[in-house]
Amino acid sequence: MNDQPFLAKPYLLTHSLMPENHETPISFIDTPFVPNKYFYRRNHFAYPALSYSSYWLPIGGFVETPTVFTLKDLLQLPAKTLKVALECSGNKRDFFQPKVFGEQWKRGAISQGQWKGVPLRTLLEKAGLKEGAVDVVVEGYDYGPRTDLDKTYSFMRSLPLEKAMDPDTIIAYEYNQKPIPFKHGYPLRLIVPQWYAVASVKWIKQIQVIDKPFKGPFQTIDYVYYPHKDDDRGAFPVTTMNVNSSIQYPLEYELLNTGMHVIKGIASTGMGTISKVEISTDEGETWRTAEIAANEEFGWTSWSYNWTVHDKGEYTILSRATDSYGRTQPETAFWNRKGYGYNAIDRVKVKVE
Ligand SMILES: Nc1nc2c(c(=O)[nH]1)N[C@H]1C(S)=C(S)[C@@H](COP(=O)(O)O)O[C@H]1N2
Ligand SMILES: [Mo]
Repeated sequence: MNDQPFLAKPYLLTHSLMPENHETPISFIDTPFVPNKYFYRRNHFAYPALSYSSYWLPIGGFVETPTVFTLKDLLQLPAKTLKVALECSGNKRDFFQPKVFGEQWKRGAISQGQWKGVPLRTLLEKAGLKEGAVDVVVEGYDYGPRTDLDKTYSFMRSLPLEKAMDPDTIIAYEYNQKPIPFKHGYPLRLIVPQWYAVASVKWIKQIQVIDKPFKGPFQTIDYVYYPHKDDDRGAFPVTTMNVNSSIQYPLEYELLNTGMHVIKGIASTGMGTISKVEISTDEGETWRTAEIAANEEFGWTSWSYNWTVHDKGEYTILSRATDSYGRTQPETAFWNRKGYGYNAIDRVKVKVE
């Protein structure tokens, strides 16, 4: 994999090449089905080497009948197609104050498209869950060292039984009507709607059902909210996505003419749907409602607002989304040591001249 750097895409914003971590400038995304070339990439390890010809998916552990599925088996089972937004829990980490360590993502560690696959539930039912099953552990083919522990780890995450059995949690084999692109998990990827994308394990190697909560480092060390800088009091795991919105137009520090401008963006949530998006151009003195496109169950909602500006000067444009559970973006994001779940009201500064 030494040639990885040469595969970097010039239109993605690169944070690191080994492993490959890129985001997409949020203004590039103007379709609900984001093409592969604009799909952010978030990896903990080098890309895995897979042998596609002998690919099979074993399900074992706390089940009645340990079962191995071939790709062909999976393709023959009833499939589900879902439009799902995947947001990295580190999205917007760059905006935390005080700053936190980790990839300094701006707004672009988010993407969405159409995923087709078989509900994980179908496979678990075929293998037969044993009474007392607690967690379903999904392992990817990628592995490597960690900076904080001296062993080598695979990328592995578990879902509690309830989320694993949710009929919308799928083992996907298609993205936007094509086989999943290699860097996004080919041939099989778990897709967990409504949870931060860390749960959506790429390059699935095997699935194990266990009778106690899984303690792997990607859910007990990382992907945990630590409210305090110097100790672990009050820690809790990263799961459901927060309500959030991002301004796509205008760009930060853009120069604009006087007249009418269509402020555009996206909003998303891990609970229910987006019920409103409000815009302010006077530092939150007054808020006006943006037009929102059809409500999305698992995808993001596009919104727009016609802004007529006569007076020259500097303006800050704010966007604030609220979901159907009544959750609203806060003025200040909940600070946590590893910088997850940033969702403060979005702000973009412009100058009208
Ligand atoms: N096998 C595997 N799955 C993974 C990861 C990984 O490093 N390895 N990263 C997770 C994280 S943190 C995110 S945000 C998404 C990124 O998916 P993408 O690279 O397709 O955008 O995949 C998740 N699934
Ligand atoms: Mo992530």
